[in-house]
Amino acid sequence: MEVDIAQHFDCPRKVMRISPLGRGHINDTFLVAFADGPDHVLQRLNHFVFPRPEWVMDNIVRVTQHLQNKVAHLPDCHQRSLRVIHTRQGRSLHVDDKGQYWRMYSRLHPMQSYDQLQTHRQAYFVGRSFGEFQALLADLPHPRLHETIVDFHHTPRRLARLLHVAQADPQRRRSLAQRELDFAQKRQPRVGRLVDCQRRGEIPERITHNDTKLNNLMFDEAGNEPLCVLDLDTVMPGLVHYDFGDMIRTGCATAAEDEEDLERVDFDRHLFSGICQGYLEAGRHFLTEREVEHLAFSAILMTLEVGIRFLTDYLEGDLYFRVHHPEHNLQRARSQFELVRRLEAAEAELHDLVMETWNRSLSGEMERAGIP
Ligand code: GN1
Ligand code: MG
Repeated sequence: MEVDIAQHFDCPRKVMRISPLGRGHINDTFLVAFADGPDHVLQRLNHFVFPRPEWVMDNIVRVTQHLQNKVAHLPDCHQRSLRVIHTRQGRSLHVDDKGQYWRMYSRLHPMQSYDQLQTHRQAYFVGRSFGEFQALLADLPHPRLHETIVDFHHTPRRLARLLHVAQADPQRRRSLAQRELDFAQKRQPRVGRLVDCQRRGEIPERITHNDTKLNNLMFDEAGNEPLCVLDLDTVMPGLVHYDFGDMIRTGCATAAEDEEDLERVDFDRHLFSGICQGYLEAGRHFLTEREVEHLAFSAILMTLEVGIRFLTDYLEGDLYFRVHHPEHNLQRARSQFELVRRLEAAEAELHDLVMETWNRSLSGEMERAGIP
């Protein structure tokens, strides 16, 4: 089936092999090997998650072209940005006869990503890469990018939706998740902090990635140097906190997102400080003090938010995230809420660390010291 789909794109013609690729929870990704040319990546977009696939691709075409122009002077520029392959009719999407949406990228050559970081240096690069990504997109010409998922990081609305679904309890799973529901509800007074600051004009809208999961950053084959940011489906207007928070959630965690043994769930302060250094080093030319003041909090908020989303999906019957067993979304929510607990316990300390790093970056001390 995917073989026929591949033929619609402007790529080599003789498909040799198609194999599943990647670990994402949303789209279906395949590596396509051709007999008569280089490999390509074929993806089926999740139409339930992205109600307007053409908006997703409009954004991605603009963003990737902008990024390609910015890195064109680098010798390895082809490795540093995704490249959209259009259909033979010149479109960025192919719609098959079942109404499913497909797109193709050229394959980036051999690289690796991490599910867990080991060193402070890697953490520094993660922070710096996503910070540079925001900086590179800051001058994307108008018009404003489409909101591919409306209110994607509007945490108060995410929580309201959880409570609504819990009330209706369509799958009769609520009794199994009561403790987690209480955990989320107790945090209601805090979930509006970022959107309220934005509404009051204290922090600005920017172009952000919005899904800065650690494995969306590709490193070179040896795993030393970061090269390319992937998964651009949610690049759209947002707050820098959405990116920073999710980087901490996934980049500093000591256990997997769905870890069952909650004793193992924690975050690593050393990695936190690495991400923070890299991010503020890249961001010191554009971030405002007001934005920086909320960065430590954003790690808590983004972790709480994704836990709320997993829990909602569990109660709704696993419609959104791909699951590997019936309790998977509940298990993910539990693990994320445990991480929230750990981050909350260290909030003041993390805030001090962010502010101290910010002051060091402003003074030029970090730049003089170079890559840690
Ligand atoms: C999804 O596609 P993937 O796996 O990178 C989700 C993110 C969540 C993440 C949790 C469009 O990301 O928002 O943080 O799962 N993407 C979308 O692992 O909802
Ligand atoms: Mg994604």
